[in-house]
Amino acid sequence: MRADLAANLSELYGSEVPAYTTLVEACEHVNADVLARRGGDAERLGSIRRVTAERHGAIRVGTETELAQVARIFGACGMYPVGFYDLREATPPIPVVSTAFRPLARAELAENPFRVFTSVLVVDDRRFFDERTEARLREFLDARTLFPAELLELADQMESEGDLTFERADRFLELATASFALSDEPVDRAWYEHLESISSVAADIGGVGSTHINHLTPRVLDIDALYARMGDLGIEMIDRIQGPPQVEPGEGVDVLLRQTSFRALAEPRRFREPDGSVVDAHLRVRFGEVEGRGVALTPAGRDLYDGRGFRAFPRTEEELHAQGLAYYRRDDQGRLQPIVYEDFLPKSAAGIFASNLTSDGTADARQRASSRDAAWMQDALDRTLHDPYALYEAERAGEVYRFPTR
Ligand code: OOG
Ligand code: NI
Repeated sequence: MRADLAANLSELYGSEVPAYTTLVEACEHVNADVLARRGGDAERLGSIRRVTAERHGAIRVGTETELAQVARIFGACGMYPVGFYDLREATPPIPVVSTAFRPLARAELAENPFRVFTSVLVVDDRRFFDERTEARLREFLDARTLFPAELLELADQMESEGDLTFERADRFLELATASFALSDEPVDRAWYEHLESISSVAADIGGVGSTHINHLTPRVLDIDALYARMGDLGIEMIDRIQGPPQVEPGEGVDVLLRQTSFRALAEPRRFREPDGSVVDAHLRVRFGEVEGRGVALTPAGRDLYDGRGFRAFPRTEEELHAQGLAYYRRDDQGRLQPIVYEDFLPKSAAGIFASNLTSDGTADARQRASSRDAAWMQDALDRTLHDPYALYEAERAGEVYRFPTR
């Protein structure tokens, strides 16, 4: 189900954003080169089968109710919420908090690692929205339906009753994919522009009546080579690769996550003017992104990375392991096997958001922040929010991760 959903969404996004197809092809090219160059070593952080199919998506919703519905849809595909990210702390601040839906078990990740970074708008944060805007946002968001009841019922039947037939699966996939397509419903220009003056992301969420894939990201084995290749193909990338710096094989170890993107493209959208007329226009909201993944860091490794940066890191896997900075397992021959980082980086996410905003928006730091944390997220999701470190720790220890119940 998860592999099919990822493939369907990939086909949909490719039809909507043709540059995405160029990006996927460039990734396949680079991955084939790396495989030819490095042989079996190229697959230490995931088989070529896994990496070729690997995608992450990003979606944005407006309310706790919508978030809980998303959790049911992804739950039916074996994707569970992991981690809490507060993008309001980013520069510039973005009025959302986020989690990522993904498979938990190594075998499931190996089968298909599809993950979706999911953000929910914080409508009651006064640094962004005044009282009147909050009220209008709530009214607008409460009146819309992102996911048809039939889709949610199918999701529940498949997840909790394990009741999956080909017919149900096909219908589920059809409805789920359609829910994430860009709608051609006219957008209320005055309302959209009001939100956009505060935050482009708020406008993308609360200014339109439906949700959509914001971007879909393939994984590449050499992101520096990919970056150069996209430039050669005439696709303008953002000015840098987010995350740790480049390492040459033998001169250091790839850790965490490296990402880069191409700028949002102008897509045709229809607007409804204040006088009721509908006009064709363009919006630049959706973009293309690519990622390279390295070994997962322990909390100590992460503190070192966040505090002193990558330069402070030892250069070999043996040292990373011995100093307890990164997660490794030993295979039957006693060799170290890296545990790949399966999550996101708030700083890079912020960089990706920021590089694709039309403006920094307006946030007034003197106003009241509203409280959002992992506990809030778990309540909103109405299911367990998993701690990424608990998952990596269980895998290192060779234990079966015990799914915490609430
Ligand atoms: C999500 C941005 C974060 C990533 O890869 O870090 C993200 C968004 O733009 O909605 O996707
Ligand atoms: Ni992304």
